[in-house]
Amino acid sequence: MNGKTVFITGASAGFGAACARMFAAGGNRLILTARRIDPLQHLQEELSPHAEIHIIPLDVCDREAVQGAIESLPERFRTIDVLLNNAGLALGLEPAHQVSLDDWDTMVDTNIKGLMYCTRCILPGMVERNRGHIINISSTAGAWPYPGGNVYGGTKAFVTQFSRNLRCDLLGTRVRVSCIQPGMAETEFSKVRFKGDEAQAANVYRGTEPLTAEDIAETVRWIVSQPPHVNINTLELMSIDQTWGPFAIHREQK
Ligand code: NDP
Ligand code: 8X3
Repeated sequence: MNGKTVFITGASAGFGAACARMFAAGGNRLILTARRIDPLQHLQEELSPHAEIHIIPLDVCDREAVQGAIESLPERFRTIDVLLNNAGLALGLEPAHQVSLDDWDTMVDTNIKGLMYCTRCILPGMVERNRGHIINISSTAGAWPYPGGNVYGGTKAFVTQFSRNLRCDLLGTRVRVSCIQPGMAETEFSKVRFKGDEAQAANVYRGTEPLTAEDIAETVRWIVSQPPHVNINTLELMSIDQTWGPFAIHREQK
């Protein structure tokens, strides 16, 4: 796996930054995008000795900005081989009847619509060249319900099913689509979910050995490294310290 042009959304932190390091070490050419430019610039400085890096400040919710960014890529970065649809977030853990509707909007706009925009803009080139790989970051939350997962889990279920439906549309091409469903991983994710409350965020991982961003990067590396005729459809992974719970049952107190 080298010499590929890789477009990563949400490269300023967590899984996206770890994947950028992994792809750079493999000798690939990277387009790194996120809203925050400072971390992207630091990553560019860190990785430039090993790989060609192009950074773009980009909010994936902004459809025109996504289109514009992709249309105005420098010539050397135009032939995208791998799209890592990673940008995303959870906001809040309140039950559905108490949650902020703005938070629901933001999750839908980012996790669903942002991923749609990037896919729709980059996919035609892949189909035309008859090669490419889209890797979508879903979540265990898209497969398994939990209290407070309401819209976040719904957006990730969209990502999983959208990935499968893309495969149907792409049958007969050599464009691959893979979907990764990680469980609890320690990144900035919980800090974002709990709006900067570091103690609440740290509590999520307390006493456990969660997945790391590097574990996800290694999973992405493995998926991309498969022979071209092998398509990894869906891959779910969890920390050894996480598993499913029993059904919850409400009982009247008599
Ligand atoms: P982080 O919060 O560490 O990173 C999220 C990244 O997404 C940041 O780079 C952030 O960049 C970017 N991002 C958020 N909103 C936007 C936006 N509107 N436009 C562009 N970029 C955006 O979290 P993770 O690395 O953990 O999360 C990455 C993905 O993995 C997400 O889709 C998340 O849902 C998913 N996931 C996370 C798990 C976990 O437990 N950590 C488990 C399963 C899935 P910036 O703020 O600079 O825009
Ligand atoms: C992130 C994992 O369990 O916090 O997608 O929803 S979880």
